[in-house]
Amino acid sequence: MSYAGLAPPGGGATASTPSVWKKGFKLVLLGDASVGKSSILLRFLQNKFSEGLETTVGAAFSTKTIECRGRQIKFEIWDTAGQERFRSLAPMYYRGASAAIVVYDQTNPLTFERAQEWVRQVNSTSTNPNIVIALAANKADLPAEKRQVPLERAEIFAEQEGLLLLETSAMTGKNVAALFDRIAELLPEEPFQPAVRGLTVAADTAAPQAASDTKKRSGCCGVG
Ligand SMILES: Nc1nc2c(ncn2[C@@H]2O[C@H](COP(=O)(O)OP(=O)(O)OP(=O)(O)O)[C@@H](O)[C@H]2O)c(=O)[nH]1
Ligand SMILES: [Mg+2]
Repeated sequence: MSYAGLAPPGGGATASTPSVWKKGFKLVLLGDASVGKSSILLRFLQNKFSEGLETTVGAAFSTKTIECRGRQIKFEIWDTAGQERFRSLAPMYYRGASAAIVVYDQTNPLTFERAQEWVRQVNSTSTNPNIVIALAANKADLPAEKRQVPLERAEIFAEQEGLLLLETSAMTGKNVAALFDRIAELLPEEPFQPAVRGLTVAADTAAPQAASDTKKRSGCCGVG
């Protein structure tokens, strides 16, 4: 087994503490413009919500490490731009990813259609056959009469495609931590390594807009 690319946790293991290795897993956020991808990420990274987030241009990179079942999972997150003009860039970010969160806005049926397209596209073109895909039905805080995509539709689609499905609200924080915890639970022991060198070069070398590495609360997965 190779430990290339793995880093020991702060302080390292001692004779009395089990050896725990931090492993980096690439995760990509996909979905139409304004569905709340960056807001979900901000909630996850800093437990904050901001009405005034600017639309994402290209993609933004950040990291956060969580602990899950004795493992330290470092999410290496690409928050992609949902605007049409950036759509062709998305494969650079999801190719070789270990996980994808596809977000839609429950008040906008077009974004659900687009989310289904993203899921099919990722499933058919990802180089990782075991990619974990989660569908986030966002803006769950909005009143029922505004919601135009019945959750049952999303449940049927998630069942068909083998997706993790969670109703989220970046505004209230509902299920945001749970979303990442559940993904962490489903990740394999080892991060995905693209077989062909160069597949992730574009994403790995793109200039990050933002970066942070925040240690999460020490609790574990199993929320929600
Ligand atoms: N009510 C409500 N509004 C939200 C929620 N999440 C995001 N928003 C709002 O939706 C708008 C778009 O949010 P963003 O996070 O910028 O959306 P995005 O998907 O990153 O958009 P792009 O970067 O353009 O692709 C903003 O006005 C947010 O305040 C949510 O859970 N509930
Ligand atoms: Mg954004």
